[in-house]
Amino acid sequence: MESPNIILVMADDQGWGQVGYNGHPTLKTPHLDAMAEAGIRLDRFYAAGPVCSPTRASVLTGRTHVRTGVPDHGNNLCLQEKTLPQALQEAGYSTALFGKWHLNGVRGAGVPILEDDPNHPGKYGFDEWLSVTNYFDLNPLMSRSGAFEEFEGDSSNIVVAEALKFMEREKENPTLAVIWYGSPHGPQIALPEDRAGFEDDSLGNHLGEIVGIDRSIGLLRKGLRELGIEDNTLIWYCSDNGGLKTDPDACGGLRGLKGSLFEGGIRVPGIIEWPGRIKPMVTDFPASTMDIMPTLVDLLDLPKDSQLEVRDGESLLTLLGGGVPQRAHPIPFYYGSQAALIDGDFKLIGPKKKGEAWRLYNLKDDPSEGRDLSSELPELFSKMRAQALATVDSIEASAVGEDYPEGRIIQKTRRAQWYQMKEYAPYFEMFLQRPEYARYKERIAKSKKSKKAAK
Ligand SMILES: [Ca+2]
Repeated sequence: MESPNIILVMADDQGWGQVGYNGHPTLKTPHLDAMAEAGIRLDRFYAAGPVCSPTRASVLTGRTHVRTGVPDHGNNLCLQEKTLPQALQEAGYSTALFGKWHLNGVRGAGVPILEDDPNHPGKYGFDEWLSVTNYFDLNPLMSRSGAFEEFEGDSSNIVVAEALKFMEREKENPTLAVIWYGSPHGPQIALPEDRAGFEDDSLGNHLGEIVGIDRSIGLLRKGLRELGIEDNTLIWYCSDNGGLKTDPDACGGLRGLKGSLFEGGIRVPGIIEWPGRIKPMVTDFPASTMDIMPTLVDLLDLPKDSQLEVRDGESLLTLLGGGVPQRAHPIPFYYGSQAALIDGDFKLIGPKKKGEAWRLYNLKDDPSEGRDLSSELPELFSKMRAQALATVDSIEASAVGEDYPEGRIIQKTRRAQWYQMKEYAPYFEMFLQRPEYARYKERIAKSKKSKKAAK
């Protein structure tokens, strides 16, 4: 098999209901709908975390995020992890990231990543990167492997155009292009033509950003055809967490929002397209962002030690071949004070502490998680609760570094706001000239004052 190009695309805060094919009442996504029709449409695809950085960490490692040093948004991915881009580099791939990073431990509105950032994307296996620390919007200021570069236009278009240029430039090699959009995360400022047709302003800007994503998906698919590489390119599309309350239809009637382990917080649109290899299919097989790396390791027959133990994701190669795989283990979730396990149609959800109330739902009969079956199905409930508690223990052992050869975490964890970091101080004045950072004026002034006082 000729090694396929791989494109991993992720929206930022697009809920499960925010695609045309899941029946959104006003939003139209013709390009995502076409992609879903041409590929495998995963109707039960899960983000590993209910917020940003956690899910990103799971994509790059195939593990639950808490194991990797990323319990929450804004934490840095532990440098001792083994990543997907590193494994693909070893296999001869050219690798690049376009868009949001948010795995370097820097919080606040996205700023260009610095060349000497100890956790820039290059440290995790990306040959090149055009990126920002966090969310970004229209006319962004980005960092090309450390050099600042200004762009004009919709941010989703920009990152797709850059990914296509990279694939064209690197056409002698198989490529991994990771495209992580800044949309439809706040600030929500859509192009006028994208928000036209929505009556409400804030909803129009929010949904308009998804219209922008959808257009860029059209550009991506067209670009691959023009390069003549569409048959040998696998695109895996998803969102990093569930929907926001800005849009009452964001989660398509599922319970909960971004930040929750109920379905609305973690179930997201999921599509795999690979015209030369996979046949169209709609499936409710439960899969997650943790499965991306194991699937690709399996597909490309990469060395088994490309991935760190303990693993959470599983290979979906059978699914790519049109079959229905069996999961060896339930899908684990762990965020904040909540933990959950998904095993086929059943989901156990509860607080992580022993002795407190866990609940059991049948997602097939009760997709909005309203009817607790713990007393009706006591055996299944006890079995899943024991599994959940054992998983929590295992995740907590990983979180202190037990999976690494060193048995501990070497680099001090970072979770900082850029306006409090001395590395960014030389850029504060320049940032304040730009509309996307205007709201940081007071915070920058305050942090300067406290630094002076400390001297
Ligand atoms: Ca997000």
